[in-house]
This record gives sequence, C-alpha cells and structure tokens, in this order.
Amino acid sequence: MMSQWTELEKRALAELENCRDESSVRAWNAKYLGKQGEITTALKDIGKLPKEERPVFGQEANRVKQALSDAFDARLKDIREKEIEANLNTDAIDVTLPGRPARRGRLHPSTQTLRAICRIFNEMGFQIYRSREVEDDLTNFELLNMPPHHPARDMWDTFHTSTPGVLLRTHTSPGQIHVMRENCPKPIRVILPGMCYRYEAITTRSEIMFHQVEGLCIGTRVTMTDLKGTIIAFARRFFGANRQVRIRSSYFPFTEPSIEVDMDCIVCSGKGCSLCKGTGWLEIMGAGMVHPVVLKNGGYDPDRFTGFAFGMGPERITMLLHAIDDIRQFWANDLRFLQQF
Ligand code: FA5
Repeated sequence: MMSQWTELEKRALAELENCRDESSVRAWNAKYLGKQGEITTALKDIGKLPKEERPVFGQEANRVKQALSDAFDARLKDIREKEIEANLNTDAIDVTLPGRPARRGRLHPSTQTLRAICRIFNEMGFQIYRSREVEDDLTNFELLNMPPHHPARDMWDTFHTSTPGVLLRTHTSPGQIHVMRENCPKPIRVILPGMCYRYEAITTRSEIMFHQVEGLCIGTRVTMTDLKGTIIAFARRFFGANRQVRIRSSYFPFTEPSIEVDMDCIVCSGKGCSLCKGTGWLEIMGAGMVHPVVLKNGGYDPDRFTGFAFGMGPERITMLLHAIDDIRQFWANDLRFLQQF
C-alpha cells in the first residue's frame, strides 16, 4: 500500500513540474486534490482493507495529501512571481520619465480685476454690498430719476422677464436705492460689484452681460472734492502712481452734476496711440453727485445729506490693463485666452 501512495506522489510531483502557468496548476490541483481527485477517490478504498492496515494507509494518505497541497501552493507562488518578473521586464516602467503635472486652475481675469478693485476700496473704508441682478423697472429706472418715457432710458435697453416690470438690471445703480433704504439715515460708504445686462449689439467693446462696480458715499459733508480724491487715489493704486486723471462734464439722470472720468493712456502716457485712438486719454468711469431726487427716494433728506456715486466697468478696465482688443474673449471660455492671466 505504501508503494501506491509513493507512486502517486512521485507521478503527481513530476506532472506539477511540467505545469507552466496558473491554469494548468489549478487543473493539476483538481485532478489530484479536488473533490473527485485521485487522492479522494483512493481514500474511499480504506474500507476494503483489513483493519490493521487502515491506520498506516490513512497516515500515508494524509502525508501525501499534505505534501501535494504544499507543492501546489509553492508552485502557484513560483509561477505568479515569474509572471510578475516577466511583466516587469516586458512592460518596463521608465521611472526617469517626467510626471504629468497637475493642471492648476486660475481666476478669471474679470474676477482678478474685481478683487483688486474691492481690495483698494476696502482699504479706503468702503464696504462691499451685493445687490440683486433681477430688478424691477421702478428701482432700475424710476427711483433713479428716470420716469417712464424718459429719453435716457434709451441708453439702457434690457432683457425683460415675462412678468411685467421685472427685468435684468442694466447697471449696478439700482443697488444705490437698496443700500440707502437699508441704512438711512446713517452715513454710507459702499461699493457694489456685480453683473449687468443690456440688450445691445455685441461689439469689440460691448457685451450683453458685463460687470460693473458701483460706488456710493453719503454723508452730511460729502463734496465733489471727495469724489475727485477718491477716484484719483483709486486710479493711482490700480494703474500706477503717476497716472493723470481728467474729468469731463457729462449727463446721468441720477447724478447732478455728472462727470466722466478719463485717465492718461497707459500705453502711450498721453502722447496718442491706437489704444486711446490718438486722444491720449482712456475713459474709466461715469460718476457724479447723487441727485436730490435719488437721495429722497433712498430716504435721505437732500437738504442735510449729500453724496457721490460712480460706476465703472471691470471688463473695460481689464482690457486697458492687458491691452485686450476684444471684449467677447471674456465669456468665450477659450483656455488659450484665459491661461494668459
Ligand atoms: C452707467 O451704467 C451708470 N450707472 C454709471 C454711473 C454710476 C454714473 C453712478 C454715475 C453715477 P454707463 O452706461 O456709462 O453708465 O456704464 C458704466 C460703465 O459700464 C462703462 O464705462 C463701461 O465700462 C461699462 N459698460 C457699459 N456698457 C457696457 C457693455 N455693453 N459692455 C461692457 N462694459 C460696459
């Protein structure tokens, strides 16, 4: 009986030696050690043996079973290691290759400009106030001294919603009314950054959506000199210490007097170039002293309070700063453009 087991062991081990991959090793395992394998089958014969031979038969069967099982584990491990090694040799990884850099995002140029503007005005004591983009006709026009049919409304055509009188704001100025009504009769010093919408032809300088930053300062002794000083301080902080500022008279229904502010051209310093169209000056904002009607609509007594307001366009300012020649680039989502800032 010993020889039957020894013979089986020898045969099985020799066969295992010839198994070259995992699937043949597993087939071998099924053949010998599986439920219907040779060892299991041979063990069934134990009952046919004389009683005294059974223990030896059993012991020998277990020894061979264990030996084959150990050999199976060792062979499988060996084959797997060889496979890994072969893979490493054929699919070698070149650890000296440079890695793929993680692409870093960046802030949109308008966001960068908005943040820079906010920072400068914050340092001058202006708080930031956010006002709604969906407005009513009353606040966007009427309370700003533009009753229905006022000719100035023609400058600010907008998108109307299906609800009569509800529209997308054409400028950040309606925010003035909200701030005044919330704070009256306290003095005010705020800026209101945000998106505005206009129904107008898109050109290289005009978009149908664009940011504005409104400024509003109200107190009992606020004068035009304060407006001028604030604008000059801002222009020099934002564009450079030697900037010259020029003030022209203008017209807005909600300010009196109204002005427009130009800065000497950042490219030619006033000599005249293509950016400033030969004038030497670049327009940076509209401004003025808050109209008494607007003060009253905000709750302030125009006999006691005065104020100044201004409104600038960060996209146009960013265009000046980086000599960008087409405003449509801002919302075109072209990474080749955006990655330059
Ligand atoms: C106004 O909107 C006034 N509310 C500004 C103001 C506020 C005056 C407070 C007085 C007191 P205006 O329409 O000029 O004014 O627009 C102001 C700025 O918004 C412009 O100088 C420009 O920089 C920007 N802007 C206007 N229209 C567009 C447009 N279509 N695309 C991009 N920027 C624009």
